Amino acid sequence: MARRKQKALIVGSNGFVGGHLSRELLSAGYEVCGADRGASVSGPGFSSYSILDIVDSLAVDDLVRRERPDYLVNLAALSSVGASWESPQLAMMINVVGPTNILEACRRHAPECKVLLIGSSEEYEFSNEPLTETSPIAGDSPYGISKIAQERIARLYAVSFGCNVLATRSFNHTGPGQSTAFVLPSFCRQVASIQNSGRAGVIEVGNLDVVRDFSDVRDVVRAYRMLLERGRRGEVYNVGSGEGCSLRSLLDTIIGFSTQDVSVHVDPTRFRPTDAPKIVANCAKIHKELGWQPAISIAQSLKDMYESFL
Ligand code: A2R
Repeated sequence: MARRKQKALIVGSNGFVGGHLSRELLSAGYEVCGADRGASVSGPGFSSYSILDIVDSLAVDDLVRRERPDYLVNLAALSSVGASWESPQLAMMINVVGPTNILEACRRHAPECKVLLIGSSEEYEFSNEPLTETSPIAGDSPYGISKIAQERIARLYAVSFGCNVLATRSFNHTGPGQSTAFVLPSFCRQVASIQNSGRAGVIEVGNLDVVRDFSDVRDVVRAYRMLLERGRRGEVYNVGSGEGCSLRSLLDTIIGFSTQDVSVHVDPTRFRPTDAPKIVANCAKIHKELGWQPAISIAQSLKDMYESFL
């Protein structure tokens, strides 16, 4: 008799990472169910799709009771640091109350379900050294604080209720399909539109001196699949490239794709209230435990994104 496919529920399935994770899990042979607050996006091949607000505890309870998934990944979030400064209350509602609702629903209806929650490098205290999972935590934005709270709740559910939950601290990731509200797609779109215009042009940027650790989203979702399959209960894993790049050097790479003259205008109103000069991961834990390594260079990722705007 054919073995039943393992069922994975992706909450926040319509977002940037959701599309890539759906493809990753489907091609690895999972049955995939989607849930998000918007109408279903075409394409992914979900076995079911539910419109869901994760802040609504009854709706989350009902979904998990109906689906009883083997795996659940929560990608639903107020996902931008900038937006969390505009609306800290919303960041707490979606990023803290939402995952609490998910864990509570799993505890009641799917106690064997393995749950992966997505945290962030924004949880760490600023440091010029590569950050390991034992580096100090601070949370210098509403977004960072919301992700620290999510992780603490995950640990509580793992320790106190025996839930099979683990969390990432994901560093910056980018790639085709990311909103131009984020920095690298914004650069790519602006440079591509100068290229499309056939004339020289100016691009508007914020603080180019910050150094960040960027991975391609396709590598990141592979890490998420491997964490679902082999990550350890109650643990936290950095997911990043381990390499720091200044936004200036990444912008230079993108400008190099264009044959037009591109000038850069630095707009101080685009600077954030707090911005760590450098955030770089040490990913020895996930390399050692899962054998995960990034495979797509940031230059390739930028090229794919730039070409998607031509
Ligand atoms: O904001 P929308 O309407 O685009 O919908 C987003 C959805 N979402 C929600 N779904 C259900 N209930 C909610 N209360 C709720 N609030 C937001 O989650 C969107 O479709 C999805 C998140 O997708 P993105 O904003 O594109 O985030 P991304 O880059 O896929 O990040 C996935 C995870 C998040 O935990 C981030 O904080 C982390 O990776 O970096």
